[in-house]
Amino acid sequence: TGAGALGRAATGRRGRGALSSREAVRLPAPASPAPAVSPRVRARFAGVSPFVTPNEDFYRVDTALVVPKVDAGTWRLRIHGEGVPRERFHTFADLLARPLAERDITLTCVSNEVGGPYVGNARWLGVPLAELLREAGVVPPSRGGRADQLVARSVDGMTLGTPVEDVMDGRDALLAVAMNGEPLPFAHGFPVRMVVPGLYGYVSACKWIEDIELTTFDAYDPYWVKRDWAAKAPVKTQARIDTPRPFARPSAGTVTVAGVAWAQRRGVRRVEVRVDDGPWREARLAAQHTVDTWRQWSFAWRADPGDHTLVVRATDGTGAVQTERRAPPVPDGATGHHSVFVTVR
Ligand SMILES: Nc1nc2c(c(=O)[nH]1)N[C@H]1C(S)=C(S)[C@@H](COP(=O)(O)O)O[C@H]1N2
Ligand SMILES: [Mo]
Repeated sequence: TGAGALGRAATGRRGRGALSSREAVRLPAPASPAPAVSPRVRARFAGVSPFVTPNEDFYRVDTALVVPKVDAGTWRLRIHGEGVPRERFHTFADLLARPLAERDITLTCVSNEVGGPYVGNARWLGVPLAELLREAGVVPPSRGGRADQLVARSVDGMTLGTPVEDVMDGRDALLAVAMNGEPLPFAHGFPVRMVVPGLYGYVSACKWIEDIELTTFDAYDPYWVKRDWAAKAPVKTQARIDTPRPFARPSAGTVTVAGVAWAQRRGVRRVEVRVDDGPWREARLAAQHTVDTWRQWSFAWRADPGDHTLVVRATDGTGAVQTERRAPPVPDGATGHHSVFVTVR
């Protein structure tokens, strides 16, 4: 019956149930800790996104009408497909018993509009995914492997396709078990999710993962690719003004303009602000933590009374300036400059 199915989903198939299985998790110390976050990384101003996004404030994007509640005690991850000689299964306890890596990684949604809220930075703890794949016999395409797409499937039937090359190129692709020091919140994928620096969430960050299939981009289109989104989607360089808010009415004098900028895998080298039709002027940057995390910036604006438009742009670690060309989120991420209109009193 429907009630029976609901009961099963809420308590898990067997064992202590999802909620108590999460409470029972004892997170091991990371074998490879994240670098300490220098105080210079956290140049905080009133109204700016904190460097680490608290779990309760972290954006949530998924198709789940009801958040899946998975029992970690009965959960298994299957790895199989092309170039995997023998399929493998891992339990949650297996994963926790392995050497874990802790990494700070900024996650972004492809559906984020310029200046939008679907971006956050968290400290993830997890199993390096490349190691599990190598153990299963997976060879990346650059070394002759035939499978170029990793398809992750969740317990709720979502499919996400990630380039095998990206997961195995040395970046910190994780099967994450924890977020900011606690087991993954149910809404963010408990017990295990993927996180891959530099790729939008829909091509990398499978929550409630239970199956990894090695295949090719030719052979299979995952969920969003069937719905007009790009099969490959590296994160685009973006900068956002967090303060002042749109249509704010600050007093004349020095107004702090500040926000965050991100270009995962490349890092942020420069942020510039333009007021009305004036010149681009360099903002102050907080220290860069890693190329995979966003960077806070600020600009002391001597504001004269009247209506003004503030615009921001970032330059990534390769020297590429963020394009001003406006593009919508579909099919592979929005572009253009974030701007905020204010009236100085
Ligand atoms: N199972 C599942 N995983 C998913 C999704 C989903 O709909 N279902 N959405 C993806 C998208 S589009 C993004 S941007 C990230 C968002 O992760 P978050 O909700 O933890 O911020 O999860 C990804 N993983
Ligand atoms: Mo997304």
